[in-house]
Amino acid sequence: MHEVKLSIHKIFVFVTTLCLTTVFANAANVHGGERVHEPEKLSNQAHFNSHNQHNAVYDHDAFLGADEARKFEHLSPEESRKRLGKIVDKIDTNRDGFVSEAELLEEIKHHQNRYAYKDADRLWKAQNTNKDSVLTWAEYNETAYGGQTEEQLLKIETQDFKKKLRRDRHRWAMADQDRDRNLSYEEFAAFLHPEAFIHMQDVVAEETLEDMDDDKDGFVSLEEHIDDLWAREGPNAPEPEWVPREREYFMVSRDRDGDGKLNAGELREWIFPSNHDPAEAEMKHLLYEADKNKVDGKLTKTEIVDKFDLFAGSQATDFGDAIKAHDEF
Ligand SMILES: [Ca+2]
Ligand SMILES: [Ca+2]
Ligand SMILES: [Ca+2]
Ligand SMILES: [Ca+2]
Repeated sequence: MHEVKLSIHKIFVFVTTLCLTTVFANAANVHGGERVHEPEKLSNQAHFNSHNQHNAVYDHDAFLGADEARKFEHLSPEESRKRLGKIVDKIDTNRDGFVSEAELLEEIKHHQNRYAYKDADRLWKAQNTNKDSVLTWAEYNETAYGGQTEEQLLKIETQDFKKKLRRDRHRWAMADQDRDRNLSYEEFAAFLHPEAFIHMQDVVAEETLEDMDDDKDGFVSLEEHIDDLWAREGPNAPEPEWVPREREYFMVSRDRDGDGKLNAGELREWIFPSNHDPAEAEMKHLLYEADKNKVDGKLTKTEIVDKFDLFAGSQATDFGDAIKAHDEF
């Protein structure tokens, strides 16, 4: 099974030097290290510099992905427009001649979560053996479980195996959004990397809870939480300075209903702390900048190609700016 990549190692919590009051005000300041999933960045560069100057490279990376964006920087404006037009045709998935908010967001999210799609590409090719548009459980079973029958699978008693099989099945069901029992390519990416997809966050929270819940009562107690963050070296080992703060933080902030333990919902709030999604903000930014009539909430191909320097660079527009921006950011 493909474990959530961030849930494997126990690591020390990051401790800020801020006073507790400030820490309590901001859940992102103290957290359980690699259990916590922040949204992926859209670009290695900042969107605005410290003087509030706009950096177009950020938009190009967000809209095209960094690799494609770099290629545009070597194109003439004419070539850049032409290539951009072709990309717009692909983004317009329902072929109505407009790029809607949803289509634009999907494109940006695709680049944002490129690490997940890279994995999906590789494994899709290997596992979708009949090369059609869906992965069946039988196809997945071939590589994941050596094509064993249901009866054979049920006979394997080891706890690790049972856990892997149960998790795989649950993830499969949750990723299968159209409920046809098979996984499309998109659904498969969510199966492999649930942490990158909002509709899979509950699955990640449930799996994390199971990993942390030593006494198997369905909750994460304060001590289970501390044990997960700190490997105690013997019963009399002195607590690091951050541990009492972490206990207090658990009680004041993480345990929202005050019952002294975390349920899956409270755990989800902790491991997905950010209610700001850079992809959503970028979609609105691009739409605002390019949507001339500002009413219909969608873009025509002409609106995008006319504003090609917003969506993609070219030699003439911002190759020079990109170098300058690189120095500034
Ligand atoms: Ca197939
Ligand atoms: Ca499906
Ligand atoms: Ca427990
Ligand atoms: Ca609680």
